[in-house]
Amino acid sequence: MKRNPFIVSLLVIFISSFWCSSAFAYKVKKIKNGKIIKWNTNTVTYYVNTSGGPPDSLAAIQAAMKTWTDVPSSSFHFVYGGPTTSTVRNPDDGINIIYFGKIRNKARVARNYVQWNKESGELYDSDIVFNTAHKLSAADKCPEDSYDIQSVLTHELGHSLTLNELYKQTHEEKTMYWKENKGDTKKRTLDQDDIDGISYLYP
Ligand SMILES: [Ca+2]
Ligand SMILES: [Zn+2]
Repeated sequence: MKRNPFIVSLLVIFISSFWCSSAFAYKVKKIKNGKIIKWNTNTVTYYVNTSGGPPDSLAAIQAAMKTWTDVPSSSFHFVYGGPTTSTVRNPDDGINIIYFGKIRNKARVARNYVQWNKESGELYDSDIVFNTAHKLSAADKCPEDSYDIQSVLTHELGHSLTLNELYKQTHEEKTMYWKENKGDTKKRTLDQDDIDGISYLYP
């Protein structure tokens, strides 16, 4: 039987589009006009206030920055700018800070307040707060009753990039999976989909 080339090519398109949608398990943030929300630079600096955090917080924070910076297929760099005494986020000062404090939604372990231009999608400010209502740890081995700062921050820095949450349970192993678990350190390392995400946004 002679194959219909039209049917064959339709089949190829169908299979490849299915393959692509399942291969890209990362989500990027877009504004209404379809433009991707992202930094207009490949180097983003954070100032850190470790006051209120557990011992060795700074090392854990820097390790999380390094994880994204070290991705070979992306030119993006997170830079530690030095200490700050600020404990108040200012969404419009263009100064990115990481600090420890309270979040109105007590269930949240951390929150990243990301600001972008509503027309261009250009991201210009990101302030990240760790919720001191929870037990937080910066120890190498995270205790079962605490949240691991390095894991939580690696995830929050993913939002800075701006990768979105992944909700499917099959994405549980990925850094951008939405849920934080106590004692869990697996978000310290990136999954291939997280790597694909940063490489797509900042090649
Ligand atoms: Ca700010
Ligand atoms: Zn998240």
